[in-house]
Amino acid sequence: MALCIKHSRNVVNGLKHTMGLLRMINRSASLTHFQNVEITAPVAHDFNNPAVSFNGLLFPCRFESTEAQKHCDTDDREVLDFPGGKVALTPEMRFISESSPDCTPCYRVLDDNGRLIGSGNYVQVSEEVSVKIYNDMVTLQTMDTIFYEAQRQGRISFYVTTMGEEAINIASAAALTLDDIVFPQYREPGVLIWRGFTLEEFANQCFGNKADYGKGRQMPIHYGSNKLNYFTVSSTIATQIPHAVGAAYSLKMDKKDACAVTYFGDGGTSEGDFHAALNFAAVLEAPVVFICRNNGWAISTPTSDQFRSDGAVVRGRAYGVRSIRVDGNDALAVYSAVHAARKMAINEHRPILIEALTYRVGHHSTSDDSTKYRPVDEIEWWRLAQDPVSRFRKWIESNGWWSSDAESELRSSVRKQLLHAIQVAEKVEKPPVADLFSDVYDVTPSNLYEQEKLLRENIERHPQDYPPDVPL
Ligand SMILES: Cc1ncc(C[n+]2csc(CCOP(=O)(O)OP(=O)(O)O)c2C)c(N)n1
Ligand SMILES: [Mg+2]
Repeated sequence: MALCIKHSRNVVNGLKHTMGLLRMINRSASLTHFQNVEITAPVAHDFNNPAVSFNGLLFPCRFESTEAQKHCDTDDREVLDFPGGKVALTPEMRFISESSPDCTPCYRVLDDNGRLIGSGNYVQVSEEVSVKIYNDMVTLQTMDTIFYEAQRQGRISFYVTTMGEEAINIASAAALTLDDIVFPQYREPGVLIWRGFTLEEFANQCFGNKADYGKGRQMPIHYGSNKLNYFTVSSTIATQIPHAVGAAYSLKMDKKDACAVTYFGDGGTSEGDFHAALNFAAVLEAPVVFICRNNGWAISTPTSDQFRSDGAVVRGRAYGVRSIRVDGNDALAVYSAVHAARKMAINEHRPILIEALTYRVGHHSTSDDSTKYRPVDEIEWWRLAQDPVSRFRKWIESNGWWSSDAESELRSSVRKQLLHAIQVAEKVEKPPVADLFSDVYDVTPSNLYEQEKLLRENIERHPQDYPPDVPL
């Protein structure tokens, strides 16, 4: 941590101004909360009644009821019978403080070296699931490296990596079922990997060929899959959050054993859509899990310019939404928190907010150079000392579930599959020009016919300005 503070000017500013998130992550390795606590086998049913199972051991008051009336301790005091509930009256003029003296603690299961911290509460994960989590994190890491290089070689126009956020992507997906509907931002392709989206499907989308489900009409990384219950990525920040609430409400109406899950960044929490969505979800008691990837940066805007509150997690309480802060680089913590959140959301008809603390190790996108606004030492510290993939690898190795041979075999096989997928996708024909004008309207309006005619005339006049591989 000392190293981090020394090297992280921007983050330190963030600590001063806001919440000391990094301090939380690192301090949690030596949390005394976990010590001297007798905890029985960490099983899923603990989470059905979190108030009992956690019993204030880790996060006092975290799982209180969110009903408005219960927030007010009316005792024998005189009360105002307000439509929202009884409110105690007081002769004291006391403003509610803008912040609590303590930062919300960050739930962690594995320390930096992949060892279990004490005997804290977590959901046990089988060998089979753990190995799949690891395989998929490595696949995501390798896909990022190869697609990023492909963009640098000019073979695709754009790319966004997920480096540093592999655990949030994969472990959260592992804790869901395929019936849960996902509303992503753009840094969660790992959820698709977990659900079985193939490397060929990723490559088809990035190359915008005719096998792309979006028919080449979106920029790369705007994946979507009806089959896998994964809504198409929309880069317009935070628009997916209220959509998730609407979908969750319909799942509840249809009495489905499923929830909606939406991902967004720290930047997304500054959009009105985030606030409207949380409020709607609370009032409608919608089974939705909000997963905020707080990765320290929204392009070049640090969290110190994003929050004056204790990050995103405290905003849940403001809207009556149960919430938790987790170490997003700890796959077991993410898995446990999402597993518990999903159960509560569905069984108790309530939204849950998870703030996962992590770090965007890569540039924002291929259109960005993040060394212009943050110290390289800071990036390197997170890349090397806080890598979620190697932390989880240490844990599965210590269980005897992984070996160096398995590691080399996996990395070389994923690399080969990806190179093959790219070579094939690159050669597949592009969608025809006519596809630009279809699929929005049932009956094409006259202005679209007009636009298509103008485009075709323009292509005829200036063929050199149009890609030769797009069929007319
Ligand atoms: C409504 C809207 N405003 C601005 C942008 C430009 N923009 C694209 S990504 C981004 C930052 C988002 O940061 P965050 O939500 O933290 O996600 P991260 O990129 O860190 O994963 C911004 C401002 C946009 N796409 N949409
Ligand atoms: Mg961010």
